[in-house]
Amino acid sequence: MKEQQQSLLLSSSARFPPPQGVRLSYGTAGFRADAGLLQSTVYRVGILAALRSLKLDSSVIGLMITASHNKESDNGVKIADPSGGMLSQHWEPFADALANAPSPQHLLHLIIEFVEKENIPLEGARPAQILLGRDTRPSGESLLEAAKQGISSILGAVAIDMGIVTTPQLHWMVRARNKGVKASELDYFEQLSSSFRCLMDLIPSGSTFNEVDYKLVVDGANGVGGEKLEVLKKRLDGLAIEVRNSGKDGGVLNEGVGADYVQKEKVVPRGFSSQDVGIRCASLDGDADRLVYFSVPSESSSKIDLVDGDKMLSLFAVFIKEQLSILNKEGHTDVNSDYQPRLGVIQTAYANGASTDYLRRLGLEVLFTPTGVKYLHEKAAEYDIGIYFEANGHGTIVFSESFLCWLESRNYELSSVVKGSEQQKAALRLLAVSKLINQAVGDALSGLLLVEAILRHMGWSIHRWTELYQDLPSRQLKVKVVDRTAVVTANAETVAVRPPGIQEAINAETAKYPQGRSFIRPSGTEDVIRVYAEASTQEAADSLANSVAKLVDQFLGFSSS
Ligand code: 16G
Ligand code: MG
Repeated sequence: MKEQQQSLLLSSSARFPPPQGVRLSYGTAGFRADAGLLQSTVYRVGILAALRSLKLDSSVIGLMITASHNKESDNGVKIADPSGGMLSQHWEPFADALANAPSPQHLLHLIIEFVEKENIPLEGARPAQILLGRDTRPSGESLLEAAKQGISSILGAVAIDMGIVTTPQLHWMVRARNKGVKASELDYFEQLSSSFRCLMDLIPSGSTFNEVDYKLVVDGANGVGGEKLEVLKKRLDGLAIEVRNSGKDGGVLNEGVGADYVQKEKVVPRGFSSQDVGIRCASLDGDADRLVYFSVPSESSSKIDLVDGDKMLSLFAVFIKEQLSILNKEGHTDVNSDYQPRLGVIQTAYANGASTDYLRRLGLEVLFTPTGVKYLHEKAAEYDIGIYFEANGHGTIVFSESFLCWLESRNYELSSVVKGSEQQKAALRLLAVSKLINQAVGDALSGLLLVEAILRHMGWSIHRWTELYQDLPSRQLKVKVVDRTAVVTANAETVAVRPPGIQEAINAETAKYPQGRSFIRPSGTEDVIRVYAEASTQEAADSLANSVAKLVDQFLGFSSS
């Protein structure tokens, strides 16, 4: 590394000393902490983003400043790789080491070592390009400045500020830029609204929809998603969206609002009340990469009927499967129709057992990965059509390039032989879904439009959708322990292989409950062990979760040490 580059790194990093006594970790989805602790981390992630771009032939890399559903005073930072997906796991240890380097000299040493090991071309031979985005958190502005400083401490690196955007918008823009297609926010809105229109135009004429079902009320979590939906909805015909908690009416980000709150607490968010009984409602999280639906069943309580990620997955799977079977119907044309696309469905252990049974009964291949989008997305990408969702509402549909090519040519053939046939419409619908749904990462806005188009296509109310299957009662708890890394899991987090004996004890408890299922895992975002239990009644699920939490405390809690 040349002298000039070394002294640039030393002088700029001296302006961003790391916080004392805190160890930061890249975690499941980037660094997250109290915003006041993050200046140095974000500056260093800026350096990492520039190096990543140089390593990958100057591809565009994304850097997003957000702490998603966490409280407003927190913030965070994560990297999007050139595909629009998450940072390669292979670089996470370097991210951890960078964030925790105690001094400018240590930092420089780490960078020199890494640059050599990875063979990264420095000294401005090629430019590095980084797209920057942030959510609505007040701390975002100064953290963005820190990111810019980090980026400009690598010679020849250029930062392009996209302003306040949702996390999925930034991932989408990174992906689009690297594909060489239009990548502005306007292009994003244009792609979503035109593919939505296309799906709406292809709705079968007999499909019926009640007056009340035309309306959708969305809780924007007082974050960036509500703001963007206000813009997007102006481009949509045939759908009346009312946005509440858009952040303009004085509400606080994620406080008593948002997808995480609604999914975990199962009560109405602020701004919703008994007056909304029967109306289709949805909730976004703070950076709009999660979405859940709900309805208020009765005027007398604040409880909701939750429609979670599992049910969105089921809705998407039913629709895609139906379109594939129409497309592959024997008949009209057999040119190029022998391709059997592989459809896969990916869940985590948090998926309600009833959803997995339902999907398997549909004849679908259901696979499990550990928690965290990076694992689900990677697995989904092994299929021609991979549909993945976490129960918490993060998910999307991933289409393989080869399947999309085949679909384009199939559509072309069908349009010349049997234009306007059901088969051709099925091809067009699948193509529209591939454009509407964000291929880079789960996206509450694009997911919401796909749900709306499919419900309209099926003629289903939110109640009809809820009744696809009945969720098994479940309970989630968290337990503080001395050291959460003492729990090691296997089989997509369903089995605890360490500490020795704990899984046998969990099995013995679980066996006492009809339809009982329970697992434990260390959280990737909080210093706790999470406990999940489900069983045939709510009382049984609660009791199983409590017993397993006690086991965790016995094996690992403060009283055991
Ligand atoms: C992060 C993950 C989310 C996961 C959650 C689990 C991404 C983009 N986000 O928010 O998918 O469900 O962590 O948190 O990957 P936990 O490990 O604390 O339970
Ligand atoms: Mg989020």
